[in-house]
Amino acid sequence: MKNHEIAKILEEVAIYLEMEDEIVFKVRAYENAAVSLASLAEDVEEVYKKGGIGALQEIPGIGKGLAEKIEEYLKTGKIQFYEDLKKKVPVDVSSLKRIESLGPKKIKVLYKKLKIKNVEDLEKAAKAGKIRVLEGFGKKTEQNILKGIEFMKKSRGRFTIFEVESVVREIERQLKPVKGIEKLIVAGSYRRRKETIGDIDILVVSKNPGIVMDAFTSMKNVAAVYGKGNTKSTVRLKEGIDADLRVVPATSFGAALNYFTGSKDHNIALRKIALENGLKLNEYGLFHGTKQIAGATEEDVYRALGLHYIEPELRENTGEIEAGGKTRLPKLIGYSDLKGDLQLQTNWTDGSHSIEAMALAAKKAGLEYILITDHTKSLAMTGGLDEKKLKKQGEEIGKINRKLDGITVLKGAEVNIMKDGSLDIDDRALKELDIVGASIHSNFNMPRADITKRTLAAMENPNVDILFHPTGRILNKRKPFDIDIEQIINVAKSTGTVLEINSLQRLDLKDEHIRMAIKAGVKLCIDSDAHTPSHFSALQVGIAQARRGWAEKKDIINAWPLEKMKKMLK
Ligand code: DGT
Ligand code: CA
Ligand code: CA
Ligand code: ZN
Repeated sequence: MKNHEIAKILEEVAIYLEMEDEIVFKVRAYENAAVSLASLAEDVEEVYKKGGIGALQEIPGIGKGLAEKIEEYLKTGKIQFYEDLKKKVPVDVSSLKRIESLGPKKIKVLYKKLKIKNVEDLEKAAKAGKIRVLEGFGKKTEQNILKGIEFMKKSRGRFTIFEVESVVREIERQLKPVKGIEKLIVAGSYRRRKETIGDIDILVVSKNPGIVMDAFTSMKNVAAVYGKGNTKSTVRLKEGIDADLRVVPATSFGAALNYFTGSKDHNIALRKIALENGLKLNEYGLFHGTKQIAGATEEDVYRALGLHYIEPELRENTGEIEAGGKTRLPKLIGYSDLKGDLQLQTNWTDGSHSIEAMALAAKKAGLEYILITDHTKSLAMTGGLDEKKLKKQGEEIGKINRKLDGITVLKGAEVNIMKDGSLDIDDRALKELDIVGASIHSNFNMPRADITKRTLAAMENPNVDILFHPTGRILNKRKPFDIDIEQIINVAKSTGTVLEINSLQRLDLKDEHIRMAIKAGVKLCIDSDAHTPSHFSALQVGIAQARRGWAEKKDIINAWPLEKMKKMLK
C-alpha cells in the first residue's frame, strides 16, 4: 500500500512550505491531506485504478491540485514539486521536526549556518555548543534540543507490551469517566497481546464524538496532535508512542473491533471467507448486498461466517481460521489459571525483598506456591549462593513454611550453566532442592552447535527439572542465543525437562516455539522471574505469550496443583 509513503511526502511538503513562509492555508491543506491518506482504509492505488483522478478527489481533504500530485506519484514514483523543495534544503525534515522546540524555520537556519541535515548532525552540533551562538537560539534552546533528541531516541521503534500496559491504563483512567463514552476498548496488536506494539488503537462507541475527541486530544500525556476529526484522531503521547482513537456506531462495534484488532492477515482471510459465501466484510459489518447481517458483536461476525469465536491472541492467520471452521481451537490457558511461580529471586542474591516478603506478595497475587531460585556462586556479581548457603536457605524456607498459611515456598535455584555445559553446584546439593532450574548467564555468543550442546548437557542432568531462559533474549535489548530450538525441544521431550517461557521483557520462547514444544509433547512453565514484589504482575504477559502459542492448562505445569506438578518433574 502506498498510502503511507505518499502521506509522508505530503507531510514533508507542508514542512517545506512553512519554511518558505507559504500561507498557512496551503500548509494546512498538505497536512490534512497527509492525515487523510494515512487513515484511509482503502488502498489509494486501488482507488485510483478504479476511479481515476476523480476518485482521488473524493477522498476527504484532497482537492484537484493534490489529486494531481498523487497521480504523478502513482505513475512516476515521485512528485517533482517535492523533489525541488528537497533539493533546495536537502535535510531529513520529518525527523528533525519531531524534536521538540524545532520548527521548520529553525531547521532551515540550522542547515544554512551549520549544514545540519539530520538528527545525528544536530546532536553533534548541540553537544559542541555550536547552536547556542546562533541568532534566535540560545543556551536554553540548545539544551531543549538535546532533551528532545533523547526523547526521540526513546520513542523510536516498538514498545514492549509490558511498557504499553501502563500507558493504556493511563489512557483508560482519563477517558473512562468522560460522559458520552458508552464503550472503550483497545484493539490492534495490544489486544492480540503481541510482544511489542507499534501504536495503540482505541475504539469508542459514542453518540457524541466531539466530546470524545476533545477529551482524547487534551489528555495530559499528549505530546502532539497529528490529526483530529469526528471519526478518527491521532496523537503522539509523551511516553513516545502514538495512539489513534476511532469513534464507531454501536451497530458496527463488533465489526470495527474485529477489523482493528487484526491482524491484517487474519482480516484478509476472513474477508475471503465472506466473499466465498457471497457476503462482504468490512469495518462496518458483514453484509449481504446492502443488508447488514452481523456487526454489533464480534461473536455475531464469526458465527455468521460459520466459525467459532477466535481469541484475539490467535488471530495471526497461522491456522486459527481453519481450526475455527473445521476441527477445533485449543481451550487456551486463562489469565487467572496460574497456581504457582517457578522463578524468582530474593535478597539472598540480587532480588530486593526477603523470602517471606516475596511469599506474601505471591499469595496476594493469587498464587499457591512459589519456587525460590536465587542465583548460584559463579554469578559473583549477584552474590550467587554456594552449596553451604543453599543449605542454609533451605532451612530458612522450612521456617517460613511453618509460619505462613496459604502459600507453599519451595526450595530451588537458578543454577548457572558453565561454558562447558557443567553446572556450578554439585549434584549432591541439587538433590536436596525441590526443583532445579538451570540457565546460561555468560558467553552468549558461542556458535550454534556449541551453545546448543552446552545447553543439552545441562538438560541431561537428572537433577535439572527446568531449562530457564532457553533463548536468553531481552525484548528490544538483547538478541536470542543462536540455539537450535528444535533440538532443545527433542531433548526436553526425551529427558522430561520443562522449558520456561518466562515473562516481563524476556519472553524467551516465541509463539511458534511454544507451538512446536506443545506439538512435541513438551511441558512448559510461565515464570515472573520476579526480583521485587511488583514483578508478579508480569505473569500476565507470560500467560499472553503462552496463549499466543496455543497453550492450554495441561501444557503449563505451574497452572497445575502443587502435588500434580511435583509428580511430573524428574
Ligand atoms: P502494530 O501497531 O504495528 O503493533 O500492529 P497492529 O496490528 O496494531 O497494526 P495497525 O496499528 O497498523 O493496524 C491496526 C489493525 O487495523 C490491524 O491489526 C488490522 C487493521 N488493518 C490495518 N491496515 C490494514 C489493511 O491494510 N488491511 C486490513 N484488512 N486490515 C488492516
Ligand atoms: Ca497498532
Ligand atoms: Ca494504528
Ligand atoms: Zn537475578
